[in-house]
Parts: sequence; structure tokens; C-alpha cells
Amino acid sequence: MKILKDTTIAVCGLGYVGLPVALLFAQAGFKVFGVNRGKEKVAKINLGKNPIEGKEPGLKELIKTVHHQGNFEATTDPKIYHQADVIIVAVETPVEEETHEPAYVAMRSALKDIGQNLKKGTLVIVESTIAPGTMKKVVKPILEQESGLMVNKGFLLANCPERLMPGFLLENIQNYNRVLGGMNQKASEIAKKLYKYIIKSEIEETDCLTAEIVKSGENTYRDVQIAFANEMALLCEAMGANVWEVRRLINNCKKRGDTRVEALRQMHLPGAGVGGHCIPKDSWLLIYGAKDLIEPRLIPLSRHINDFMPRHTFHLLKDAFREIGKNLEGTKIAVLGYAYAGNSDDARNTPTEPLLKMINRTQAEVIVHDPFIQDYKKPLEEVLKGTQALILMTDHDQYKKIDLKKIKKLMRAKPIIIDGRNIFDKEKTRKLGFVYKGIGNI
Ligand code: SAJ
Repeated sequence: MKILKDTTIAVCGLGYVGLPVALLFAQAGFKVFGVNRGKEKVAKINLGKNPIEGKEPGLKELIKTVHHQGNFEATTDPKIYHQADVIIVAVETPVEEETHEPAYVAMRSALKDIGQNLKKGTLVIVESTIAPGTMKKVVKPILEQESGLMVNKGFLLANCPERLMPGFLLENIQNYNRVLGGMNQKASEIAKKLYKYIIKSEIEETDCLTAEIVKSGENTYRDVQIAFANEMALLCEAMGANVWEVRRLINNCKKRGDTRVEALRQMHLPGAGVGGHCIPKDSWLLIYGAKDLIEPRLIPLSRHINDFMPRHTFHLLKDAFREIGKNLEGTKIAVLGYAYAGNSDDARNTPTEPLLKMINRTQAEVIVHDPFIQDYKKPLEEVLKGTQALILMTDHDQYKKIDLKKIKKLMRAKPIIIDGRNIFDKEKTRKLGFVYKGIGNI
């Protein structure tokens, strides 16, 4: 199959990954179908409306442009796959809560739909983050079994992991280098030709296993880095130091005049927890690829340190209440930020959820605020009124503009601030009469 503009593309899954990808290929001139389970979302997209809230520069406009072009259609009908020359799979790949094993329900269902409607010669590309070995042990067998076609003969297969983050979806797709793992050379060549229509940066060809390890590994690297920062925060609290000053000085370890390299050290940000659609799960996907082969220690331990941070935030809250000689029961506590990252509406695996569970066990009244999430959009002043404590969980820009003098009047005497993202200045806050405890700076 030559990759020309008359190539029809189907994108399976119209979420944070699939929708921008589909729109960019449509903008490039391809006929594109987007297949998604939810009828409501499909209808909204077909009206040219953006289903993703939160700040996504350019997405709203791109949906409108493509809607007017008329070469993109969303549907719930998997039969459309039979019209596609290329099928891109962008469905979620969470891990089981207890076992941390991949929960491929959405992936298996998508592959079954695709296999049952697969046209001979189609190129299937998996963009979802998957455990190493999944292309060979899950994707290939399901597609072969459901279609009756053999990979490399009846259809082509590749893995091109997404490198996206909410808030920068369109920018990242076009400008981040991509790793492309082809099940054979022909799949790589065709996939590379296709992606060059929407990716301006490098596309590095490799094999499927390497591509799977790179993607889950790069996010594991970040998770381990964050765990180091979090453990440094706990150490600084214990020793009475300010981890933010420590981090600043570590990261400023530069040689005079040496502009060649980035700073020698890049200590990440300590915080109230690690959420999101990829970082909390990709370490487990990576480890799963080597299941029964090796028992990694650093990576699971990093996951446990990061998952401990919401509990540590709760401990700081209890310490603050002890300081003012009050119990949590019967008091009102405001939690600022439900999304897992600043200026996003994405709440997947949010660290705020475990924190709320712990507070709810104390019979304190808790009220959540988040400017990007429908259920929590109440005016901030209303949320803070009569509260004894506020816990800052997400670094939304709005919270950086909070007038502490003003909110002090809204809160009860001896108001408490637990700063999960180093938004406030400890000294200034304390001078205003708040009891302040920040992660790594108490
Ligand atoms: N977090 C910290 N400390 C840090 C960085 C993040 O506690 O130093 C927390 C955040 O608050 C959030 C979670 O970790 O709860 C994840 O944040 P993130 O910045 O890693 O954002 P994600 O989940 O969108 O991660 C994506 C990933 N990109 C891809 O998978 C392509 C990740 O590899 C990127 O490094 C990251 O975006 C990014 O650079 O923003």
C-alpha cells in the first residue's frame, strides 16, 4: 500500500491521544474515521465540538477546521475498520489496582473489533503504552485469530508509542521525537511515511520489543526521579531543612561558562503525589514484561514512595491540627485541586482521591475545589468559607494568585495551610497567622 492522501485511516479510541492524532491526519488531507464507544462523545465531535476540557491550545480550532473540511467522521460502528488502509489503536491500558498487572480489557476488545473487520493489507499501529512483549503475545495473536490473516503477509503491524501530556497534546504529537517499532521492515517504512505527514521531529525506527521498553521505560525513569525528590523531601522535613532550597542549589550545580550541557543535576519536584494516565502505571507495565524472569527492586519501591505522598500530606494535616490543639472531627477542610496536574481537567489516578478517602474516615467535612472539573467549580471564596484548613493538591495557575489576607478572613481562627505543591511562601504565610506545612518544608 502506498501512503497517499487517498489512504483511509481509522483511529480506535478518541481520547487524549486518539482524537488529536485523528484530527491532525484529517487536517493533512486523509479521510479519517474515529471509532469510539461513547455515543455522546461521538455526537459531540461530529458537531465540531471539543470533548476535552482543560487548556489544550489549538484543539478547539482544529476540530472546527476539520469539521468544515468534512473528511473526518466519528462513529461507534467497528465495521468502519473494513474501509481503513491504516488503523491506529489509542485505547487506555491501565493496570489492576491490586496486582499491578496490565488490564487490557479495552485493548482486547478493540483488537477483536479490528480483527473481525480487518481488510487484507491493512497496517495496524498501536500507540497505546503497553508492557514489553504485548505486541507479540497479545496484539498479533488476537488480530490473526479474529481476522484469519497472518501478520506480515495478510496485514502489517507496528508499535509507535504516544509521547503526549495533557495541556500540550497537539504540540507534543508534532514536535516530540517518536520511536517506531515495526513487526517487519515494510510496516516500519509505511508507518514512517504516514507519520511524516503530522510529525515534524525525528521518527526513530527499531523493533517492537525495544519500542515497548522505551515507552514504559521513559516514564519509569520519571517516576524514579520523582520518588528521589519525594524521599529528599521526607529527609529534609526530618532534618528541618527546606527541600526547595536544597533542590535549587543541587540543580544549580553548573560549571562557569560551560553552556554545552544542561545542569549536571535535575532533581525533580517533590509533591503531594503522582497521578495521571501514564506515570503511575507505566512502571508496572515495564516490570510486567519481565514477569517471572527478574524481581526489580528500585522501580517498585519508587512507586511505593510516590504512592505514600498523599498519606504523608494527610500526616502533615494531622500534625497541624495537633499544633492548634484541635481534632479534625467537626471541622471543615478545603482540598484545592482534583486534577492530577496543573491547568488540566484530567483526574485519572489523581493523588487527591486517596487523600479524600483518609480525610473522610475522620468525620471531618471536606469540600473539594477545582476550576477545571465540573463537580468542583464552585467559587473558591465560597469553598473556603468557614474552613479550618486548606490542602493544596494541584498547581493550577488560579491557586498561585490566591490573596492570603483575603482568604484568612474567610477561614476559621488559626487557619491551616498544607502546601502539596510549594505554591505558597512559608515565611509570608506564617507572618499572616497561618499554620503552614509544606511537603519538604515544615
Ligand atoms: N509530578 C511530581 N513531580 C515532578 C513531576 C511530576 O510530583 O517532578 C507529578 C505531577 O504532579 C503529576 C504526576 O507526577 O501528578 C505526573 O505528572 P507529569 O508531569 O509526568 O505529567 P504526565 O503524567 O502527563 O506525564 C507526561 C509523560 N509524557 C508521556 O508519556 C509522553 C511524561 O513522560 C512527561 O515527562 C511528562 O508528561 C511531562 O514532561 O510533562
